Amino acid sequence: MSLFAWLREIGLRLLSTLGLYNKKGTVVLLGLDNSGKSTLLHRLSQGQVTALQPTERPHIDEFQLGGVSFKAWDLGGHEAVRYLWFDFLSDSHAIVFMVDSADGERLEEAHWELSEMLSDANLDGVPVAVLYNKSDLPDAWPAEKLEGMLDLARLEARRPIKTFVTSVLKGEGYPDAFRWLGTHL
Ligand SMILES: Nc1nc2c(ncn2[C@@H]2O[C@H](COP(=O)(O)OP(=O)(O)O)[C@@H](O)[C@H]2O)c(=O)[nH]1
Ligand SMILES: [Mg+2]
Repeated sequence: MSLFAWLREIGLRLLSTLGLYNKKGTVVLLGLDNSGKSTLLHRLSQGQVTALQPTERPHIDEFQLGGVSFKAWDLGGHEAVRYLWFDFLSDSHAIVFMVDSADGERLEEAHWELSEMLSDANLDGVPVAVLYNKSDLPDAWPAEKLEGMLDLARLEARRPIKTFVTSVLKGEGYPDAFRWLGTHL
């Protein structure tokens, strides 16, 4: 098998694993910085996890797999560039919102960013997978507690929304989230 055919084979296998084979659309990964977005994108694009340097902000991580493009964007702290991500979101078909479930101190900020974003009527109907990431850490909050903190029940009326406990580090949980999003693409 040529290198190209081999890479294509790997890409197709990954797409099927994620339930995104033959799907088209843009999946946007959002969340506060340090929640694991770049690590997840890197894992999807390279099939492995490496320690990453914090990126300059604003910064867009992006890659394409079959008919699906993935883009990541850090929310929070940058009021001045807010208009940029509203623009950025306008062509998204699915949203992955990542939360560092071990960072209790920033949950309120994560909640604020999530509600603020989803108050935009342009995003009505766009499916949102909320990833409770870093579940491998001993001080990760349990899902029920995070659920209440993020007030997800209130956001459910205007879109399909579902939560997933994940550890990008261990490779757990996120394939389910993509499979679920794939059913809406
Ligand atoms: N323990 C643990 N650490 C993670 C996990 N996912 C990401 N990290 C670490 O969290 C830090 C921030 O990740 P990064 O992907 O840069 O977050 P981003 O700012 O949202 O892009 C990095 O040191 C990652 O190695 C996870 O599931 N478990
Ligand atoms: Mg990043």
